[in-house]
Amino acid sequence: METVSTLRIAIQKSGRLTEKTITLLENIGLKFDGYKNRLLVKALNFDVELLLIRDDDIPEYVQDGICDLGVVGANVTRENGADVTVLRDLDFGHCRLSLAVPKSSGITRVEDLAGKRIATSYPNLTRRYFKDRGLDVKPVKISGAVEITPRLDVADAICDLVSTGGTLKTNGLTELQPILHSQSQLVRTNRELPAHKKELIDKFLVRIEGQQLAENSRYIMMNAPKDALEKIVDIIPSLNSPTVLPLADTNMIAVHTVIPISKFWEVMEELKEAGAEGIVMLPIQNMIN
Ligand code: PRT
Ligand code: ZN
Repeated sequence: METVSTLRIAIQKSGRLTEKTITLLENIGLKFDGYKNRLLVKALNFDVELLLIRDDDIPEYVQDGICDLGVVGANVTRENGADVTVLRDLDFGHCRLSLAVPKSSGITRVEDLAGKRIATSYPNLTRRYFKDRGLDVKPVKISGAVEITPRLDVADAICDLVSTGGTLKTNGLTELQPILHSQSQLVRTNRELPAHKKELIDKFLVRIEGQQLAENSRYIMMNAPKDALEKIVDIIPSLNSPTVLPLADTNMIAVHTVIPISKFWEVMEELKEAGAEGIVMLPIQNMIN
């Protein structure tokens, strides 16, 4: 039997994750010549192809080995229960699966939902959440516009994805409790793969790691009096030693380093106090540690 040797990645055909997934793949060096309205797209520079399908189908395609990798929300994979391995959180498509009730219902606790009808596209996750708490509810499976079901008296509460909370608010609903925090993930089939596919996957993982590290880091440069160097080195939360360069003014030096973006403001204020001036922050395209 002929075996397909091209590494196949399942991605969402058209939706919230599509553009960010393509951007991620391009950022790790894959090149595509257009993907809109196509089912199968071959990369121009790697032995890789994308299968563009509905996100709900991705976990099963990867489980069954039709695709080797997939990019899909944790919410979909968890609801589906597919046998796949999560290789990496991808830090986009963040949302939460939450229980919500009509404001007018007076319900304030999860326990008050016992015996109630809960409209959701996630009946498995919903049922399990209540079962784990010893409560029985009636999930009503709805595939779209879950938020209007309480008004139609189809359900007493809903369990739906929330990101900004705007949809709940518009529909007179209050968020009661998140039951799952989700983001996009790279998932891999548990089927045995040939060595060349494994190597390619490892290579992409290193690149994704570098990409994520770069996104969460900033290159900073500053000038400072020579005698402030020790203090400055103490403040910089970097694993690597900073670069120190001489300046035309021999009493001054320039210090360059990479810091986590989360520390930028805190560090900048301390550096200023230590005598640093002209602090410049630059984004980083990519990093290999
Ligand atoms: O056609 P296909 O089946 O592929 O797409 P889909 O319509 O099922 O999915 P899509 O494109 O809407 O979402 C894809 C994935 O994006 C989801 O599976 C989540 O992992 C992720 N994601 C992140 C979200 C949201 N945020 C989100 N806010 N998916 C859906 N929503 C919806 C939610 O269902 C609700 O209707 O947005 C509304 C709430 O948003 P806020 O901002 O008003 O709270
Ligand atoms: Zn879907």
